[in-house]
Amino acid sequence: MNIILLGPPGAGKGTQAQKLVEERNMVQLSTGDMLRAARTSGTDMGNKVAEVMDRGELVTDDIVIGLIREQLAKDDGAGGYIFDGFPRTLAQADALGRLLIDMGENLDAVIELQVDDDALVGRIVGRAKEAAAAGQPVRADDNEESLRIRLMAYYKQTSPLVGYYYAKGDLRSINGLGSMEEVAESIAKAMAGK
Ligand code: B4P
Repeated sequence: MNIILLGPPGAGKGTQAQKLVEERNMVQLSTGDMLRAARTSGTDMGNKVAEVMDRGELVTDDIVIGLIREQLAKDDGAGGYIFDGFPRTLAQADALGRLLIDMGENLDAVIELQVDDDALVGRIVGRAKEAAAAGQPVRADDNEESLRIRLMAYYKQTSPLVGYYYAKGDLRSINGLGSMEEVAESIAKAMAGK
């Protein structure tokens, strides 16, 4: 089964993707993680990626699609793929559709995690505080200013995907406001309904 986890920053896409990896042996493809790895490479591309991410904006489609294409060529995805934070634009959605066709794979469901802005701010600011208190590195985009820009990017560039996948009959919208376990249960139900 191949699924997309869609939702605003802090909706819990990464959190739920990790649960699915542990419980169902699926392969998580997180463009956020790939870009965080790219930014440490010290290359021109990595430096450009770092600047864009820290501002809270979206990295260009060609870079992100290139990273996904490379990763799909490496993983066999036997347990199915979880696209975590990808696609985030209509161009990325079109590219993913073509990649899946080339691989002879289907998209089974697009799971939208619905979380209101106040809860998102609380989670992201909370994550930054927890990391700082534990002496761990704080993500450079986990602050209120970057988050405001990340939310704007979501509503402007990513939310049109809700209508795009609804029209295809793939969209399953769930409440992302419960506990991590409650959200996981809703995702399991949405996947079972496929
Ligand atoms: P991502 O790494 O994808 O991260 P995210 O959207 O900020 O968060 P996510 O929804 O995964 O939330 P998480 O589970 O971590 O993107 C970061 C940046 O990378 C983007 O801003 C952009 O610049 C770039 N990027 C990535 N993909 C791109 C693409 N395709 N195109 C262009 N640019 C791209 O959860 C957040 C917090 O909430 C955690 O502290 C967690 O513990 C907590 N939490 C989770 N679920 C909870 C729950 N149910 N209850 C309470 N807390 C919860």
